[in-house]
Amino acid sequence: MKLGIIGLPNVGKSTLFNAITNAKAEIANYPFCTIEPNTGVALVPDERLDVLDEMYAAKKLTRTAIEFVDIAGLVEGASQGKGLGNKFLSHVREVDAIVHVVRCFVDDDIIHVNDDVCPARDVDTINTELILSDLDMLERRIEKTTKALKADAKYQKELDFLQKLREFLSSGSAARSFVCDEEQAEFLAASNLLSAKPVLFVANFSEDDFRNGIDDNRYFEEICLVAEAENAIVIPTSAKLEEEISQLSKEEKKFFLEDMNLRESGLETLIKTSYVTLGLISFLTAGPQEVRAWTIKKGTSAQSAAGKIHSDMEKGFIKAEIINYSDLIACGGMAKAKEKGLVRLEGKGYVMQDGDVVLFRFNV
Ligand SMILES: Nc1nc2c(ncn2[C@@H]2O[C@H](COP(=O)(O)OP(=O)(O)O)[C@@H](O)[C@H]2O)c(=O)[nH]1
Ligand SMILES: [Mg+2]
Repeated sequence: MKLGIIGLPNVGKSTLFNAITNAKAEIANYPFCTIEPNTGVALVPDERLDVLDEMYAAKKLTRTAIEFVDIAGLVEGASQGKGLGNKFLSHVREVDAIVHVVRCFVDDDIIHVNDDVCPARDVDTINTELILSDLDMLERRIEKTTKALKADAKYQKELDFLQKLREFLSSGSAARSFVCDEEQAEFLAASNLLSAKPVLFVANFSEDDFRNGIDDNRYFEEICLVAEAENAIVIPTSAKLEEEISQLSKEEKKFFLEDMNLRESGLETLIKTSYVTLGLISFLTAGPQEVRAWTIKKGTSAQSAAGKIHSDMEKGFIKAEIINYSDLIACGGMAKAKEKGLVRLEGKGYVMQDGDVVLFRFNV
């Protein structure tokens, strides 16, 4: 699972990426600094693991992770090959979801490709390029499907869908907002259109604005309106501040966040929200050897979930012993939970829930 960080040049993408992954993407006040995409791995924060770790006095704690790709800035005309146009777009095509960074900080020393700070216009610039690129692709697909239809009538539905979608995109809307029936949803999923990918917005504020609170900030209001229209979430942050926080020790960080009246850093919120945007959940395994989180797609069955741990567990699946984390904690431990009959035996078709603490029974 990969998230691509996109946005105009100089909006703070690489700064955010560095904060997320603590990696060293090149940062400079230069629009095309990040030419090759940088990929980094971020651990998914999950306090439940820390609690379980303590409960079991486990030898090892293993978090789960997601991948972030720092994609170089898109510019107007990218779909026509401007800037590093097509290259950028092909990087976007490879990710599962998009983190769209929008500049909400004013700094005359840092070039803004569109001259001034204006979140709505900037988002529109990027969206337009994604949509234009999608329209190009749709055009080619419509041509192909029209030919295929001559040989086989089964392509009629697909062609109708593609034409409807073309009309929709031509009006400036992103494919993700297209209202689909089940069959159309399958066509759409297979299309791999850029504007169909799930998106979340990161509003990047100056350190001062962020510290002082951005509730009345006009840029924040502006980006929230844009996001609302796309049914997307906005995460306010200050990439620069996050980068500083990411270099602190655990204790320093806690102190720092308390000082700012924050429960967690914007980054932690971002990683967690990204996880949800990707449609991912975690199940947990816990014992004295290891406490661990495992990533699965929402809707995964117990048997497939077992396969995440080991293919033998999936093949030889018998039952899953499951208790949800919150029930386990409410009971104060596994022994009490069993006594109360709260540990359930579930079969292979059980749909896993976020926070399920699981022990798989299997045959080899
Ligand atoms: N004043 C200010 N500068 C920032 C902020 N975030 C990033 N920058 C600066 O903007 C420039 C471009 O940042 P970078 O992360 O490389 O942008 P990218 O082109 O989107 O990857 C760098 O000089 C950063 O230090 C911010 O929140 N406030
Ligand atoms: Mg960059």
